[in-house]
Amino acid sequence: MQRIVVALCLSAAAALVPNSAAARSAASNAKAPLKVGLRRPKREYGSMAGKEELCTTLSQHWLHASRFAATLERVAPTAPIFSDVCSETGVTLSRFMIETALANPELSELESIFSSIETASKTISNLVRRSSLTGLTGYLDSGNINIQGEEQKKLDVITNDVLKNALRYTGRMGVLASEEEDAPVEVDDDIEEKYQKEVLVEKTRGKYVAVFDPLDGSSNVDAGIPTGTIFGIFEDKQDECDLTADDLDTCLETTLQPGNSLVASGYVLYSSATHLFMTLGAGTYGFTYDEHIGEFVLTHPCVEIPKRGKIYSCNEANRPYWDKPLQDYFEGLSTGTGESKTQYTSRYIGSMVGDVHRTLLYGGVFGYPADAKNKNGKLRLLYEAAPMAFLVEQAGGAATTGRGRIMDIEPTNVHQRVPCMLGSVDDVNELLGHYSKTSPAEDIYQP
Ligand code: AFP
Repeated sequence: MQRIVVALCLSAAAALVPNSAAARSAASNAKAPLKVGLRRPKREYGSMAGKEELCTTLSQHWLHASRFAATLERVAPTAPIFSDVCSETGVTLSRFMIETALANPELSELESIFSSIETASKTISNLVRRSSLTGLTGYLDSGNINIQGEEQKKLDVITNDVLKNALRYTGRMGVLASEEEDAPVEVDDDIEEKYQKEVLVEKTRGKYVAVFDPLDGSSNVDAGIPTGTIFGIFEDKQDECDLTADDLDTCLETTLQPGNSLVASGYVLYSSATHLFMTLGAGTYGFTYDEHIGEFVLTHPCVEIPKRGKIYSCNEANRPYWDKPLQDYFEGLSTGTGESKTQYTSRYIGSMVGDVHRTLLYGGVFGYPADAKNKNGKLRLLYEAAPMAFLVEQAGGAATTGRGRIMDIEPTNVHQRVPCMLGSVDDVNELLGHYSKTSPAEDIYQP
């Protein structure tokens, strides 16, 4: 037991090596790779021995190279081994973020943002679990309709406030856009005085901008079906924007960044357990909430989605309205006449976080494609499709509209929808193969 725990800790330490800034620099050469001093896990550590190999098989991202580059460039001090802490508690999310910030000081602001997301998640988890007891089921009495034209559930509104306030009081967030808000949320004017004064002293606004869906799948929540929170964090590219004045559009623009600019993303799944899966741009890491100690503990270091799965997940009631490549693709999966010659099984929760979580762990394909009624699909690019695409890609999977990578789409609208198919690389490639046989002009989705 001791050996496994230590190995877990080491694995977590290794996880801290790369980060999104470095990932983006690898892609754009905009910044030099980060120097970090972390010890590589040794192979002889118990049942986690295979984990290092597992991580390094994620060849399509730069995790492997970066890790070894980091080892070569190693600088003192090396990361702690955590032997005291981990023997009792495992690696907690807070510890993970502290070490990340120590190793990568330019990411230090993320630590408090994650701390706020963590706190909000615990609160939301509690609210969801107890909603039948506390009268928080059902719709708002006022019959509020959100910006999407959807009736708002009590929990939609409350969870929005919980997350919004938690992020706002980090003192580090510039603009917040969520599914339940029809405008970015203004950060409290007094924030510099009340919180983090010294951190914000040289700034008029925070360094990051967050997008989130506080309670995705909320239409399911009263039936005890899994729901989740999705979040994405970008760097705030604007120096100035006054939310109280006429340049609201300018403020909005700062949230309009493609997935490939994400610094971090993640989801929290409220189900039989509460899981927080996240990426900082170098692998996907999963934490599980341990209610006994009140902490998220690293349970899924270096998540790797299987290259091919046996499950497809989508709203099949829309099948008659899909375009032909998609119909052919699903026909192949459901009859076992597709590339893998395996008959897939169908699983669909109708809560993206739950469906993505299963897809990450078991493989296969999940999506909400375009159909004749919803020509852009249903999922929102900014706070559903892009953050999930980032996570899935970082776990070795892929995410596409059928024609192009979700991560590359430049949003033009905060609440823009996009067809989204994601999951195992071979499954997604098979889908792309079907689309490549037809002209984009024939697609239902016309970006
Ligand atoms: P709600 O948040 O309104 O329940 O919508 C959930 C969701 O955005 C996403 O989580 C699901 O994948 C998708 O909608 C399900 O949509 P259908 O009910 O049309 O299948």
